[in-house]
Amino acid sequence: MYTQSFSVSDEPGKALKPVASTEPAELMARFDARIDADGRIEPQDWMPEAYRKTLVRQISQHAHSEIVGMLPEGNWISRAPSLKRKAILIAKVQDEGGHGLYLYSAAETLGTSRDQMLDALHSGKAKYSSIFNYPTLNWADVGVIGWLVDGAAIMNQVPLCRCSYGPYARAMVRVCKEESFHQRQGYEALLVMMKGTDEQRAMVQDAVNRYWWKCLAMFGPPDADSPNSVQGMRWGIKRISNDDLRQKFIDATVPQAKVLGVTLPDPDLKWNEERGHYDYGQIDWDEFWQTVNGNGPCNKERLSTRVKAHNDGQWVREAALAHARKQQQRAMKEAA
Ligand code: FAQ
Repeated sequence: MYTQSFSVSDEPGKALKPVASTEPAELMARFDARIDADGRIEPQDWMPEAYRKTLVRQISQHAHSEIVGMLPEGNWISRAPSLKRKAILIAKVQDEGGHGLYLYSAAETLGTSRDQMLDALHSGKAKYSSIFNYPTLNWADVGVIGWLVDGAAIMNQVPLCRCSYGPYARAMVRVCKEESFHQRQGYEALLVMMKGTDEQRAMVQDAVNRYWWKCLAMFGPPDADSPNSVQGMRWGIKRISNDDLRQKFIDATVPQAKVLGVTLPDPDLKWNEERGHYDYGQIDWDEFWQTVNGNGPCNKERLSTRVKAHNDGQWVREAALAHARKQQQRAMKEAA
């Protein structure tokens, strides 16, 4: 349904002029030239401080989203309706944990530490994707998260495979392949339910009704209210704007909803011949900001679960470090 070959401009932000900077002119000119040539910036390369900070912000938020994103679906592992669905769900949730680890590692190459990033998450200072602050009320929610949440994540992340920062771009290639599997398994689980009983079909429709608008908000505020977009596009971090990705997601999803046999809960959703896109209704941005700022239905629960998991895992980290120290000492003794 979504592919790695998603068409992305070869010339990120070329139309945008370099932003005025107080960084050393010669280094800045070399950096701008590399960005203009669609080259990659690697950890050992000089980069402006603002570029580094933007990447730490975006990559760490992304990593936090992956690991907090394990929680709504993780809640259903013990209640999956069959062994097959349980095995798929365990694999999926594990994949999300792996994505968090690649992303934390990519952010660490920018000089920030895992502890700093986790402190920011646990103290409520760091953001993570709004979508994971909503509850998963029935089994169909798990399918809808695969179909729509992973679907939206892929739409946003395929262009990031060509992000100007090498470690982030490379991490995204594998993440997107795994997210494609997640999206398909969710859609397939829903197709099976739609062929089942009236009650199962009603569960799917209920889940779609609750998740549709929240998924559209995942792409971030409208371009006009997105403070980070212009600079992110100029630097080739973001390749496609929030609104354009949202539109691509809607255009791709409407036909899938038809095949599935569900109604997307938007009376304004209509094909616009002139634009060649679907028109859609108003997203509730007040509700989005409430959730982003910590007041969504599950924010407190998600954070306290994460903090508890981190504290409970302290002994594992200590044991791993002690083992590594022992191995190092043994290797040094053997070498002596
Ligand atoms: N939720 O100026 P912009 C997944 C914040 S992974 C919360 O437009 P930007 C996998 C934004 O941070 C999903 N906050 O910002 C999975 C900024 O705040 P700041 C996560 C949001 O960075 C599936 C402020 O609003 N994906 O789902 C959201 O240019 C299933 C202004 O916004 C990524 O993180 C939001 N939805 O664009 C796991 C992808 N939207 O930092 C488990 C990488 C915006 O200035 C199960 N990230 N904000 O204080 C990105 O592409 C970008 O960071 C955007 C935001 C597009 C999210």
